[in-house]
Amino acid sequence: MEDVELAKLEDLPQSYVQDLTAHNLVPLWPSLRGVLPPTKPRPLTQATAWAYQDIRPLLIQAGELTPIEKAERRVLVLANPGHGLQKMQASAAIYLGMQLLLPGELAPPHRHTPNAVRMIVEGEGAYTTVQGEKCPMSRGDLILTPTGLWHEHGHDGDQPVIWLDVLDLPMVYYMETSYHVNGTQQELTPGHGEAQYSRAGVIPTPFFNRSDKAYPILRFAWTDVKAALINLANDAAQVECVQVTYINALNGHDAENILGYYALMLRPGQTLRMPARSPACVFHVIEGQGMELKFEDKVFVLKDADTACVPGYGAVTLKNLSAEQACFVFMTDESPLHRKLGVYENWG
Ligand code: GTQ
Repeated sequence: MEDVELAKLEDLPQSYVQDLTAHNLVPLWPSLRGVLPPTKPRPLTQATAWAYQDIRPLLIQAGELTPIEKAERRVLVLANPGHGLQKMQASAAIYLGMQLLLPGELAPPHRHTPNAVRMIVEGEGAYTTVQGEKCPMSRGDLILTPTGLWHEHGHDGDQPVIWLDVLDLPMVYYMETSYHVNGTQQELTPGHGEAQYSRAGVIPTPFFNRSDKAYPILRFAWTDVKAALINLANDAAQVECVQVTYINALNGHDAENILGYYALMLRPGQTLRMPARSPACVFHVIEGQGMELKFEDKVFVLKDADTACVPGYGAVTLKNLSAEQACFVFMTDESPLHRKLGVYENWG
């Protein structure tokens, strides 16, 4: 059945509307179709791409303009114009930023309620210390800073280091639960989760030596993740979507509570159609000769270190533009959040 057109605010006497306002009351019917649109949501999130070659010089300039002491985190935010740039959102729940750390700089210790991860884009010698564990940064590594864990970034190398920050900040801020606490420089504690949980099929035995940390692995080395993708592609030739999920090795759940993190390998020349699902999704090229991303009537070509964001409820088609080399892509989406809230949908 077609929706009937509902009465507008202007259809009511002005004095009546003023009386409502005076009592903090609002009539639903003029806004009903806005908050419950017919057949599918109307996302503010627009399919948007950011080229690394545009971001990099501006980020290096930020390094000259603003000292780390005056920035704490020297970040240019990848803002979706559909939400308004000042909202600093890539999607309803996803925040993206490119962060620059120069040799010798320290981004001071703090912890906060939003969950974060860092996907390293460029440079060697920097590290994030997360709750006492020093996590070195190299291209393609994923470092977790889950909710509430102390973290600081340092740099012992001699070239700029740049990484992509992904946070669930828009969601946590919307819930009025976002805040931070500053700390003092962390004491390093022995042990590396990625070493203790280095094989997917075997983990430290409970009660004897299993870590009591809620987040056992804080750093996923790109060399390991890439090897897992190549093994999957070789062993499962019939598998179309060569994708792995970053998980919590203790319980098999997503690595963090709100956003999901994945790595995808497109075989040489492969075209992959991804189903229309409710969560918005982010794509970031780790390694390859270029990838085409199609979303509805938009087409983007993403090169190394480029990033794109698409809203939910639409199909995405990815195409590896190289016939000789694989293309490796880091992805983030809102699936864990949608599943927990019970609004997750896959429309195929
Ligand atoms: O590195 O801790 O892009 O706290 C935004 C907020 C990075 C960080 C961001 C943060 C950080």
